[in-house]
Amino acid sequence: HGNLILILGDQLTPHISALAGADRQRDTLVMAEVHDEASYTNHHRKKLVLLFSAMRHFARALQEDGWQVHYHAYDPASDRRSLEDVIRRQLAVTGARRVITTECGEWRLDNEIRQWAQRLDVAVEIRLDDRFLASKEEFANWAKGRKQLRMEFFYREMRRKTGFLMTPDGTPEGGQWNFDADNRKKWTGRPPAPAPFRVEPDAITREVIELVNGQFAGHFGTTDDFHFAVTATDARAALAHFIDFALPCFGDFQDAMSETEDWLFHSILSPSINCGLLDPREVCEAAVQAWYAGRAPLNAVEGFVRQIIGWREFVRGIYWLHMPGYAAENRLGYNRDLPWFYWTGDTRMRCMHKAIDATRRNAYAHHIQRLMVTGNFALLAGIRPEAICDWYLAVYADAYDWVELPNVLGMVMHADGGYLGSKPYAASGKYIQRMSDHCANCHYKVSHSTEEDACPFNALYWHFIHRHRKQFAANPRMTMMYRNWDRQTPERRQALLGRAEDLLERLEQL
Ligand code: FAD
Ligand code: DLZ
Repeated sequence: HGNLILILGDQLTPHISALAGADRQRDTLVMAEVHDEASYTNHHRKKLVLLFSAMRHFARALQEDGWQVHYHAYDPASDRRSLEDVIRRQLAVTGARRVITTECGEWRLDNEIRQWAQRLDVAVEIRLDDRFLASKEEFANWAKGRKQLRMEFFYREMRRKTGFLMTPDGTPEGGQWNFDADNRKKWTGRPPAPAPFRVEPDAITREVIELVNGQFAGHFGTTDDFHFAVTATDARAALAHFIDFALPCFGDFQDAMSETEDWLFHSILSPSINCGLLDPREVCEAAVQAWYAGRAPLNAVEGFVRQIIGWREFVRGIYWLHMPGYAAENRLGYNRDLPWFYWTGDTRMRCMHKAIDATRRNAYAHHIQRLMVTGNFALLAGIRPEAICDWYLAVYADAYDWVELPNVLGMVMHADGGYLGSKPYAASGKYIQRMSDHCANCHYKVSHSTEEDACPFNALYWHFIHRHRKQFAANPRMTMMYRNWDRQTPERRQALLGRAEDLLERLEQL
């Protein structure tokens, strides 16, 4: 008998390790759209369309390449509701005695798969996912003995390891590791932002859109205007589009937000990278080549490469180092419910409305919206980490537990005690005003703090600073904030705290 080779929905990579040494004649590849994976969170409908359509295209390409593929298409009436059900059936059908797969990205499912040997009485071989630059073991070795982990130092290791933007004598190109100081410009419409790369849905995608709208009608978001790449070929075209049109300005406007442009100069490649259509090394290589060819400046290319070989690998390392305990962390002791407007966008706070509405339409919001708008608000309002994590896991096409959880629980909510980030990303309305044109169109006044029409971020920010004095006053990166707070008159401080308490009482109405 041949083996069963399981390929998960985010393993759509021809060189995935599970396929190494496989036999086209004897082995059966298994891919399955199943209820349990499609329903463990309120996945955005565009995320479901992306995964199901990309899986179907990938299975077809494998078949055309001579592989035997058992493809379980989503069927609400099927008695196979989980990947385990599908594997159990295929073991019986084929008589296979061994299941081979590549390690799964989410602790939840990884934990289940590791029980299959016993539960299904079969040999289960789990191979390393070599699409990541650093293995779990390599990251654990790097982290060993360090009290606090800093992305910047890990990133330098990855630069040395890959040779990206390194001179032959081992120094960073441009004489600096990091050019972030150049990357904080507000965008005022010039140069115009490029239209995002679009693929019109083909027959497979159109069928999946119908399926998702029929079977997942209660799920968040809309399938309208679905235009993500669903094949490796399309994803490569999207990469080329980004390099040509957006990368040159990626650095300058990385932190900008806009009333009119959803995508600005971002790559929108995370949905493709995370499900395996694009290899992260290939993406970085293309960006680096653009710099050598003089087609993009170093601050843009370095910043972009850092997000992928630095942040992306760093958060994955932390996830596997600390799961499953990490998911339960709540060091700031937060327990407020997520306001309902996170699901509707129905709030008078313009920046929140814009970020949530884009999320609903696109299954996408760029980094600074996730971090400094919807994330910042959840931090200031003291939302229960589990609730805000589940929201982020559901609403973005690129969301998987391994990357979402450290970003939300660690970076945004500071619920891990500052293990991932050295200082909380808390900010008042002033920051949002500096980086966007939202405030001019807002119901609330960003220049007011205590009045009825004052921007809620302002008083909530000072409330946050005040309520966490014990945790943060000794942090050198926060000293200035405490000095500013202490400089205010007692009356002013009372008024700010009073206003914040009032806002916290009626979050749903903001
Ligand atoms: P670009 O701005 O073009 O960046 C290029 C690439 O760098 C991205 O495609 C991505 O692969 C990588 N990258 C950038 N920042 C990060 C980061 N902090 N962590 C990991 N990779 C990064 N990213 C996800 O892929 N999935 C998530 O579920 C996710 N959840 C997030 C939640 C919060 C609260 C925050 C603050 C960030 C989250 N990110 C997540 C990181 C980042 O916001 C997205 O990767 C990015 O917005 C994707 O859009 P893009 O491809 O246009 O990115
Ligand atoms: C996210 C997702 C969804 C929505 N559906 C499926 C599916 O039907 N079949 C599948 O194999 N994978 C799916 N996935 C991805 C997994 O839930 C999981 O997030 C990743 O495999 C983790 O590595």
